[in-house]
Amino acid sequence: MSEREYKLIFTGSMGAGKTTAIAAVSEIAPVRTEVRNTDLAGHAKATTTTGLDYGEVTLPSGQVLRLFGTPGQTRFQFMWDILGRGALGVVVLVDNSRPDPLADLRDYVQAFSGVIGGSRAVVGVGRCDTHPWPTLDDYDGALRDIGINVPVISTDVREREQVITLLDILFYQIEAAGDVAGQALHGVSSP
Ligand SMILES: Nc1nc2c(ncn2[C@@H]2O[C@H](COP(=O)(O)OP(=O)(O)OP(=O)(O)O)[C@@H](O)[C@H]2O)c(=O)[nH]1
Ligand SMILES: [Mg+2]
Repeated sequence: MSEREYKLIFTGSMGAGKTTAIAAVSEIAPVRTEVRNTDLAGHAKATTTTGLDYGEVTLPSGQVLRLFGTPGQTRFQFMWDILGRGALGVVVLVDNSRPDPLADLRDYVQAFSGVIGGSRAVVGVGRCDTHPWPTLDDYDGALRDIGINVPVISTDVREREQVITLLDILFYQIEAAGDVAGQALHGVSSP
């Protein structure tokens, strides 16, 4: 029997911080597929992901947890299904400064609904300090409306500890969903 693969997905809109989050926690130099950003209407940053991000974290068992980041732009949507296959759960990142972050949330949660299965996800909302609306309660309500029951927290993906917190919450969600893999995941926060 082949060994179980431990794989998580980071998804969310352009500029939400998927590449940044994986770089913040990966123990290897992250694999990136960045190109110069020509979609300045989508986000004013210099580069954007066109294929995937990849990083690794060692689990307490010594096994490798693989972190895959999706491109945010919908023109690369064909990559989302490829990357989502076999994933245990999803970190959905949202940028609260975007024009309609609740619509972004719905789009990415629905795109990964097969992996999420109602609960195997965590939502990290960025830039809440400068953009306090919508509130975390608004996010909870939007998720309830589409039948998804997952935690929503405010996150700065530039801070490693905050990304580790997102992962820990996701591990609990995976465990609570009855997947024994969830137990194997806890403890990555130890140095
Ligand atoms: N000021 C501020 N900047 C942030 C915050 N969170 C993330 N950023 C910045 O936002 C940018 C996010 O860029 P990426 O990590 O490339 O975003 P991405 O989700 O990978 O984007 P695509 O690959 O284009 O879909 C980085 O420059 C981060 O430093 C925040 O809370 N405040
Ligand atoms: Mg990226």
